[in-house]
Amino acid sequence: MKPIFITIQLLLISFSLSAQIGRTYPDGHGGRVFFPFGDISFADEVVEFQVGDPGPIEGYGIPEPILGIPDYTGDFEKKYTTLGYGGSLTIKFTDNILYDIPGPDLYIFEIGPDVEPVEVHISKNGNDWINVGKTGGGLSEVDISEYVNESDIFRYVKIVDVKDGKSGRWPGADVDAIGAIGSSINFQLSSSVLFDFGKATLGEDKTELKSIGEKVSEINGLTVIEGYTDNVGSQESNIDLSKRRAEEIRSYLINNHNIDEGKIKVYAFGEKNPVADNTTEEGRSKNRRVEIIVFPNENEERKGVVGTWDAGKWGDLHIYRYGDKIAGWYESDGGEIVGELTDPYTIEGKWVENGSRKECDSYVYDRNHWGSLKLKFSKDYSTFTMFWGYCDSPADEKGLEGVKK
Ligand SMILES: [Ca+2]
Ligand SMILES: [Ca+2]
Ligand SMILES: [Ca+2]
Repeated sequence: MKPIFITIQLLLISFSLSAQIGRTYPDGHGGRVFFPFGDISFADEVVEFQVGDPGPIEGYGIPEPILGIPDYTGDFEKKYTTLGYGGSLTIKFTDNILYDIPGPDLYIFEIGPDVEPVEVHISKNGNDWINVGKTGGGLSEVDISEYVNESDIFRYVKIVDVKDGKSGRWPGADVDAIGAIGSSINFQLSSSVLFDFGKATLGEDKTELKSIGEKVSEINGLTVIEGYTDNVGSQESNIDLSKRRAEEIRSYLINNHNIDEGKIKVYAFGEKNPVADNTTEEGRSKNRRVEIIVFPNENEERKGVVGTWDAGKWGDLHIYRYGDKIAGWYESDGGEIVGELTDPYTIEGKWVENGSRKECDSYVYDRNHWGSLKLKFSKDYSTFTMFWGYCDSPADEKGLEGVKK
């Protein structure tokens, strides 16, 4: 019998290296929050929405505005979701996952003068839930550490309004976005691309797998490979097939990308946790997949330039670091910095503001007020000197000095 070859495009969901760069995002209350994995850290899909009773006025009780990066800037923009009194909303991460890192792991971007509390639940599969506490009282971040095990992977978050405020046009919590601070990249690969039908031997075309292998080796942390199938066939045979396929990918990564054997874990889920409807061929094809999650290397040195500096007329400058990538913001007008460490004492990158004396022809983070930036730190990091320029011109203008707080 002739073997059946199926080619379906790789499901590599909106991954690009630039989106991986860490950035700070407005917290809705005058500050900013650092997300090491940048834009991919935020919710990707709405799974379920039960608007509360009473609900909000027309146009606000819809779930989609909660997806993606926090984007609410003004009073009447429909860029947030009002839960309504007792309402609940479940989202899923698809190109990233949530896990426990030191400090807060999850951030709920609630808007408005009063932070209306929500109860937060997380889940690995969308069925079994762990209550990880409440936001509120000015606190919008959640630390999941006391509820989970190390490197547990979560893909679902459910928020439930705790019935604090019944009145008004927007009863219940108003949420702009949900983001995983403790986040990592999730690659989703279609088995049809990697394997011949029903087989666990890698096919000829390894182009995409190779490019993922390069990224995995670049991140150089713990790698988890999860095998999944559709629901055709017995549960045992599906577990077995998903296991053999995940192990084949594991061998490929070890043999071709020098990934340390001890740093790869394999899990076989068979037909569990479907991502699509198993009653259609299209859905079954999406469910036949391998997911690869790479955790950042925790032992990485992240000190030095990290902290808060008194930066004169800029106000306090907060600097964060993920690997050699740098992000920060300053309190005077919420301007951002983004860049990288070019040596242990030098940050080179850009500043971005809402307003400055000059407009550039191009945009950085949707703004045309930006320029080049260089910060040179003293050997003990107690001070820095800033150099800057407008737009594309070099950072050769000497600017303010910073003193570590
Ligand atoms: Ca995401
Ligand atoms: Ca934590
Ligand atoms: Ca939003």
